[in-house]
Formats: sequence, C-alpha cells, structure tokens
Amino acid sequence: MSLLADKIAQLGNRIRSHTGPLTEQLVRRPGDFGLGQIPERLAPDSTTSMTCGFCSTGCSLKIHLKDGQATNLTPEPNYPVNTGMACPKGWEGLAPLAAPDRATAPLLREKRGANPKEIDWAAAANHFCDRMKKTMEKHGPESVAFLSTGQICTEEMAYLGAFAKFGMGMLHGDGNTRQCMATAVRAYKESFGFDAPPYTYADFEESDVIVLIGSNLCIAHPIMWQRVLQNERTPEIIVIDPRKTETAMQATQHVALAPKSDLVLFYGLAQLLIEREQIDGEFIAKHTSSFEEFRKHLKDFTPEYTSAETGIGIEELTQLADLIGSGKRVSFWWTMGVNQGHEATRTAQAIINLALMTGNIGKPGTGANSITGQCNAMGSRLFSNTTGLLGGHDFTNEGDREKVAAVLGIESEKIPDRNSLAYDQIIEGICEGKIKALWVIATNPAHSWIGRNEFEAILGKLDFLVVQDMYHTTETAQHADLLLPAAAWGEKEGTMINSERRIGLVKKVSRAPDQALSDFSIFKLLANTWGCGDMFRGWQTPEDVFKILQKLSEGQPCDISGIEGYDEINHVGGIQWPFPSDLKKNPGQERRLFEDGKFFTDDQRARFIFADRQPDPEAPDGTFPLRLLTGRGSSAQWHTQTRTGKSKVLRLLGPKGNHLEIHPVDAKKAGLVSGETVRIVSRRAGILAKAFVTSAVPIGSVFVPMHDSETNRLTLAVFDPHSRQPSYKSCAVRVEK
Ligand SMILES: Nc1nc2c(c(=O)[nH]1)N[C@H]1C(S)=C(S)[C@@H](COP(=O)(O)OP(=O)(O)OC[C@H]3O[C@@H](n4cnc5c(=O)[nH]c(N)nc54)[C@H](O)[C@@H]3O)O[C@H]1N2
Ligand SMILES: Nc1nc2c(c(=O)[nH]1)N[C@H]1C(S)=C(S)[C@@H](COP(=O)(O)OP(=O)(O)OC[C@H]3O[C@@H](n4cnc5c(=O)[nH]c(N)nc54)[C@H](O)[C@@H]3O)O[C@H]1N2
Ligand code: SF4
Ligand SMILES: [Mo]
Repeated sequence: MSLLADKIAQLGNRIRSHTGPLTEQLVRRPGDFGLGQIPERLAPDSTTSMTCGFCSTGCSLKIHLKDGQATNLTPEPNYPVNTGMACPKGWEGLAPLAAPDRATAPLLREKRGANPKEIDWAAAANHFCDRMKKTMEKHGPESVAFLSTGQICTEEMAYLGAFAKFGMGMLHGDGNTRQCMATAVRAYKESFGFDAPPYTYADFEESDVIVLIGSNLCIAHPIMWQRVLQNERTPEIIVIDPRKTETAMQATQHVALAPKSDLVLFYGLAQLLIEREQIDGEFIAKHTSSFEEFRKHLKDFTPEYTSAETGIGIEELTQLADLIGSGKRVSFWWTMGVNQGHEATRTAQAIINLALMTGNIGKPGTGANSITGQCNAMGSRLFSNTTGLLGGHDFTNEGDREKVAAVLGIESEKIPDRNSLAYDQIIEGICEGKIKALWVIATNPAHSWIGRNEFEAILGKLDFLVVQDMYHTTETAQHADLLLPAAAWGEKEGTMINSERRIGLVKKVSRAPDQALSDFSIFKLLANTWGCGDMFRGWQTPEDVFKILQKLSEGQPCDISGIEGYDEINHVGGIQWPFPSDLKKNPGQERRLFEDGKFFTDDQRARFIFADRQPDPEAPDGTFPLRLLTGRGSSAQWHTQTRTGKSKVLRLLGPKGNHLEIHPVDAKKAGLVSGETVRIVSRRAGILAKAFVTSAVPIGSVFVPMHDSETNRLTLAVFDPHSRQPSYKSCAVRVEK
C-alpha cells in the first residue's frame, strides 16, 4: 500500500473525502494551468495530469511516471475543478488497473456454462462479426442491440455508436446513462430546447441559497461539496431528501420530505411564491412561455395539501418559499433522488420551473442544475449516437441526418430515421425473443439493472452475448459467450465531459495487461473485420475522431469547433462547451449558459412544463409495509464495485457486506438490533443484509446501498414514461429477522 493510500486510510471517515495534508503543501498557481504534456512527448520519469475516471466531477489527477509507467498520483492543484483535492476513489485511481482478474485475452465460451478459452484477437473479431451477421441475416437488423456506458472516452462512444448504427446497421443501442441521466436530458430538452445543464462549478461558491434535491454530494460528489464549502457568502444550504444523509447533516436545513412527494412540494412552493408575489414577472414575461397555464395548474397545491402530502409543516414550507423567493442568488441542484422516479421528468421540470419563475438562471450562483453521475455521462448524452444522433442531433430529423452524413462522408440512408429502443425495451425485446444478440460495453447490468432478479434468465435467452470489459469476473462477463478484454482509464487516450460541460483529457500513463486493447482499438478492429473500415478511414486516432466530433457539433448548442485540439485542452485546464470558433477568447474561463436569457427553443423562451401527480406504482401496504430507498453507500464505493473493490484502501473505507438502514421505531417493531442479519423481502425476491439501526432514515423507509449485487433483486422495474429512466429509489419491502 502506498504512503498516500495509508494517509487516506487514516482519514477513516467516509464523509471526509478530500485532500489530505500532502496536497495542501502543493503550491497553487491560479491562472496557470500548465498541466504537463501529452504522454508521447513525456520523459519516462515525469509527471502529467489527466481527468479522473470515476465520477462526473471531473477532477484532474497528477500522475507520476517511472520508466513511462504510472506509479502514483496526487490531485492536480492547477485545475479549476478540484484545485488540489481528490476523493478516495481518485487517490486510488490506479489500484484497479493492477487487479489479478483483469481480462487479458479474448475469451470464447463454446457452450453456455462451459469454461471459456483464450483466443487471439483475429479469431475474436471474426467470431464477433460472423455471429452478429448471421443473427442479423436470419432475424433482421432489429435482432441485435448494444448497451454502452458513460465511462469510456467520448471518441470511443462515438466510434461505437457510428460503427454499430452506420457500419453494422444496428437500430438499437442504449446505455447506462439511461439509468442515470435520461430524466435530466428529457427535462432539459423539453424545457430549454436542448440537453443543456447551464451551470459552472463556480456557482457553488457564488450562491446565497443552495438547494440540493435528492443529491448526496458528500458521498457521491465529494469535491463538489468542497466547492460548496469554499462559498464565502455564508449560504443557506438546504438538502431535500427523505434521509438525513451525510450532506443533510452538514446543511443549514434538512427538508425531510416523504419519499416521492417532490412534485407536490415544488408545486406547493411555486404556489406560495406566486401568492406572496416573490416571482420575477419581468423574466417570466420576457424569457418564458406557458406561465399562465402553470399558474392555473398550481391552484390546488395549497399549503395544507402540500403539507399533508409531503409531511413538511406549513411553517417550514413558508420559510422555504421565503428563502427561495427572497434569495438574491438561488441555485437548485438535483441528482438521482429526482431522476430515478416514476414521475421523474415532470419533477425535474418542477425544479426548472422554480428557477425560471424566480429568475434564477443565467446569473452567477443560480440555475436549475442537474448533476451528472459518471465521468463521461455528458459525453454519452451528446456523442454516443444512442438516444440522439451524434453531436446532439436528432435521428428523426432529415436535415440532421443529412448534415451528419455529409460530415462523415456517408450516405444519409445509412443513418436510422428513428430512435433506438430504450434500455428497458431492449431487455423486454430479449425477453420476448426478438433480440437475439447483445453487445455490452463498460457496464455491468447483471448487477445494476433494476429488478435484476430475472436478469440472468433473460441473458440466457440470448443466442449471443458479447461483453467488453476490463475484468472477466463481472456479474455480466460471467455470462458472456465472447469476452473482449478492454484497456481501462489510464491505459488509453481521449476526452471526457464533466458535469459543468468541461471537456477534459484522459491519457495513457499505464500499459494495458497482455492483449487487452483500448475500446477505441477494439471498435477499429471490429469495423475493419466487418468490412466497413473504409467508412472509418479518417478515424485513426482518438484526436482524429475529436476533430470529426467538433465538425459535427458546429452550429449546435454544444458547438466545440473552436477548440484547437488536445494540446489546448491540456494546456488551459479543460474547456467548457459551448466553445464555437468565433469565441476564441479565454478558453479556460468558467462559463454558464443562458446569460442573455435566450434558450434553445424555437421562440428562444424556456417552457413551463407540468403535469398531474401520478399514482405510486408500489406503495407500502400491510404485507410490505416499508419503502425501500437505494443509492450510494460511501465515497469509497463505485457502483458494482468491479473497480473500487480492487483497492485495499477503498475496501477499508467502505462498509463490509450489504447493510440495511432502518429507523429505531421500525427496528423495534421487527424486534431487531444493529448488527443482526435480516432478510429484506420484496414482491420479487428476498436478500440478506446486516441491520444498522439509525434515525437517518425516516420511519417507514429503509435504505440499502446499490453496491451489493443482491440489492437490485428487490427493486421494481418501473420507469418514468417520458425518460424511460428506471425508478430505482422506491419499492415496497418488509424486513424479517
Ligand atoms: N462514491 C460514489 N460516488 C458516485 C457514484 C458511486 O457509485 N459511488 N456514482 C456516480 C453516479 S453514476 C451517480 S448517478 C451519482 C448519484 O449521486 P446521488 O444521486 O447524489 O446519489 P444517490 O445515493 O443515488 O441518491 C441521492 C439521494 O436521493 C435520495 N432520495 C431517494 N428517494 C428520494 C425522493 O423521493 N426524493 C428526494 N428528494 N430524494 C430521494 C436518497 O435518499 C439519496 O440520499 O453519483 C456519482 N458518484
Ligand atoms: N438499486 C440501484 N441501482 C442502480 C442505481 C441506484 O441508485 N440504485 N443507480 C444506477 C446508476 S445512476 C448507474 S450510472 C448504474 C451504473 O451501473 P453500471 O454501469 O452497471 O456499473 P459500473 O460498476 O460502473 O459498471 C461499469 C463496468 O465497466 C467496466 N469498465 C470500467 N472501465 C472500462 C473501460 O474503460 N472499458 C470497458 N470496456 N469497460 C470498463 C467495469 O469493470 C464495470 O464492469 O447503476 C444503476 N443502478
Ligand atoms: S470527486 Fe469524482 S472526479 Fe473527483 S477524485 Fe473523486 S471520483 Fe474522481
Ligand atoms: Mo449514474
């Protein structure tokens, strides 16, 4: 274990997430973001900086090389995002690369259940193409699909999406970003006219009132939380979460609303703001549409009704409305507590509505701000060619198809004129026997998919499952007919886009084990073997692809055509989109959207969008009296733990095994005490976990982290109808001794 890692272990506190004394000794030179050179030009024993490969905060890490190989890292002090800080996952970023279960050669399983055997890349590529082609010939182009990720480089996602859809002729491909960001995407598209999170992290520091909704920054985005702490305006920090999370404990106010009552809460607050004349009439009149309809819709959301439905007292509601209404710079931030619900899109839009009606957008310290999850979730939203056509374009728009075809030099007929099935529809398609072959890249759905109890059986229905992962041991890889071994973050080059729309660089600082190839090289090999290599003649290096993506982005809200290339991104410390070619000044400057009050809709006005409340899909009842909430358990654990589980330090920092947080009142009813092993039972399955009795969860709800592979056996496969994002955060359970 390294010395630095020891230091983190000593921190020992899962809430405290950051720096450690060593970084504080590093000299900060603000304004100078000379972050070292691109590795090919590096001396073997030197230091270079690159973006972290875990969460969407997008911190920069300084990698120390010996003989051209990364040996250690420290947080980069000269980067505008993290200014010398990193959370435990960042500090331990190199550990997962050295794990013994790395996939080191392509593996082929001749028969289900048989032991896989190693084959070479040529055989793997031939097998892939042969099986996929035969499936498509026999069952049509809709019989194959891919599921990708927000955790590979943008250039890789674009290659995958273009190869699969334009080269292979696949129609269906979605990604784990559906599990994560689909709601925000849909909400922004409808309200603002484009998927455009408007903020910059400086807004955390420039806000007077920070409202965090279903967002546990201390655990999930620790360095964003550090940015909140750097706010010198003594802000009100309001956490709206049914649980008293680590973040709620540190806030100035915790609004412990009843789970899944957010929509009512925000409509109730909107009604109060109107009644108390705490709205920005001028902004509404100039820059928005449908406010009158929205106002009418709010009539029933009286303080009495809102209070009864949310469990928040009228006095607290009024006080909250006051803080929002009278605050000069109010910012709203939301994450999975909002995105993962059965009425998620309208809830996200209810937050957007609050920002619009109070004029809190486009100015420092304001905004309706969705926080992203994975390191490159934003890259996948704009450039993966899954739910949208490359570059924030629309598959169903003929002009968009022609534009993309022209830039890529392909016939526009190669571009599908309809949208892919959504993730859940792809799973459904497998279930119904319509989808016969599936290609899974950098995601682990056999652990993370909602209601995954039946997932293994569903995978068994496939004729052909390909898994492309850095490990051969993941829950999904274990079912693969063909496993393609991938190089990981740190073993390849490309860009990623963080939550504040900042494009950062990832570099090759470590050698991939044995035959593992970067995802980029795998896609290239497969395209050549497929016989469509010509289509990708200009796609030789990740930077070639970046240049193509820049061209594709021209004229779009996410225009990045002004960036000179990787060198400039490297030199200035990341560049936020948009950065069109006519905006040549100060690329490193922090920028927010909508400063001119103009939105991306046809009339340039933001829309008030709202709906009636939808019934709870599975409310607790006599048999299953508790509501199960799930989410992130500690800042040391990442999702399905294929990576973080490989670090001894992170294992030490995270809890051991699965645990259930239960309120003392409910624990007493069930006759349990902390430390006891209990059975959590839903209508779908029963799993074991250790009870942890705590009043951090409200009476009537329990919380189980998502990091254990058993958790999603319990969850209920329900989806927001607009975004088709799974509702991971609610189902009914009972707890047995
Ligand atoms: N350490 C760590 N960090 C991560 C990740 C990780 O796996 N580990 N994953 C990354 C990814 S991909 C994502 S998407 C983000 C997720 O980041 P977050 O969304 O912040 O994390 P979660 O714990 O999933 O959910 C946040 C909160 O939603 C609350 N919640 C549940 N139901 C409701 C409700 O009805 N209303 C409200 N208002 N709140 C509710 C939960 O109690 C929980 O505290 O984290 C990113 N960062
Ligand atoms: N109950 C419950 N379930 C949830 C959630 C919840 O809150 N509650 N949250 C959901 C959310 S927001 C998310 S984002 C998902 C995440 O769910 P997943 O995407 O399934 O989780 P990860 O563990 O991040 O899986 C990433 C996979 O990619 C592999 N990998 C890493 N780097 C590379 C690479 O460079 N190339 C390749 N080819 N492979 C790589 C890893 O080994 C791992 O197997 O989980 C969702 N599931
Ligand atoms: S906060 Fe996110 S980006 Fe920063 S070091 Fe931690 S995991 Fe990496
Ligand atoms: Mo996520």
